[in-house]
Amino acid sequence: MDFLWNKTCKKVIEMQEFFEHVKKGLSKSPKKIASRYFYDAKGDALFQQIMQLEEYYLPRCEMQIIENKSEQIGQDISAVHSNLQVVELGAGDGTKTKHLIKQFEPHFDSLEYVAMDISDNALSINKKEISSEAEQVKYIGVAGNYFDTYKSLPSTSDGRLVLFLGANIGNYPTPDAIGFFRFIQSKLKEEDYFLVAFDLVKHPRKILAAYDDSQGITKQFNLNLLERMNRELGANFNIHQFDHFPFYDPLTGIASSQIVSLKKQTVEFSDGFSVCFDLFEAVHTEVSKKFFWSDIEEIANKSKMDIAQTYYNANKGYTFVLFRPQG
Ligand code: AVI
Repeated sequence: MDFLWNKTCKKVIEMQEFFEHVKKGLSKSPKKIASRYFYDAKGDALFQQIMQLEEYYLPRCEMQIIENKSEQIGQDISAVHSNLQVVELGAGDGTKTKHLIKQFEPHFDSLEYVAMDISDNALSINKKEISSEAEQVKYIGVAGNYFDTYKSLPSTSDGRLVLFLGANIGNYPTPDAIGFFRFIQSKLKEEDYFLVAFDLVKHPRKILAAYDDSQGITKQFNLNLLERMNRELGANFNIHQFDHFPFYDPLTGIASSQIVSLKKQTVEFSDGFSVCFDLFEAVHTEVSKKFFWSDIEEIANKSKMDIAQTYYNANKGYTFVLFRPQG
């Protein structure tokens, strides 16, 4: 009963926060809604489909590094620590990380894996995946926003490796990425590590195709934001009167997604809030930054981190960078 009540309260608070965000974002010029709101149940399912797309190359690059470099990463870290706590931020369902953890296992006397994710559902799959692959690893799942949950992470006398994979860092505008790195840096001990996956700049057409796939799954993913507002906030968006418009700027390395209104129209929400769209007015919904090396160095410098090691996929378009706090 308590569990159900807590779950319902959590859902109501999340919906209130979503509504506040939407009201603020759609009253701005230009209009803007943050990409974290893509991920309701339908958005999660569409993202899983995106991950299978030929054009969306990122998961294959990440898997190449996990398969071919985890051994090396484990070895590099075990030169400093024999007992390790691995904390994964935005851990997801663990289907990729289980391979990394499995290859780490022989290198440490003891290994603990702490999975942090906003989704209870993802965490329950994560636990099964990791436990089936690495039985000796002590498993802890923590549900919640990792800015909050990380603050309450129990301290450990073991070495700590924080993982932030999936190129998720690309969804932060650069000042926020620096702020996020500073936050992690402030929580790390001198001998701890932070391993981050970066999608590097590459041919602009390849990047654009990854966010404008031929089957239109990314379009559905983006427009699901409007459907979510209809479902949760009682809005009356007609999604056929909006289009998905991604573009990539090779000067900045930023792939950016927009939702464009195909007519002048007014959309109403159940509480009386309404918003007018001009013909071809756009709502900004996502940044997916592709990194130059200088960007990574800038983030490291500004957050007082050193780059300890780098691991690449086969075509060197994707990298895991191992950071340590500056002494
Ligand atoms: C989660 N994130 C790294 C994805 C990306 O590539 O920015 C989200 C995504 N958006 C559209 N396609 C995939």
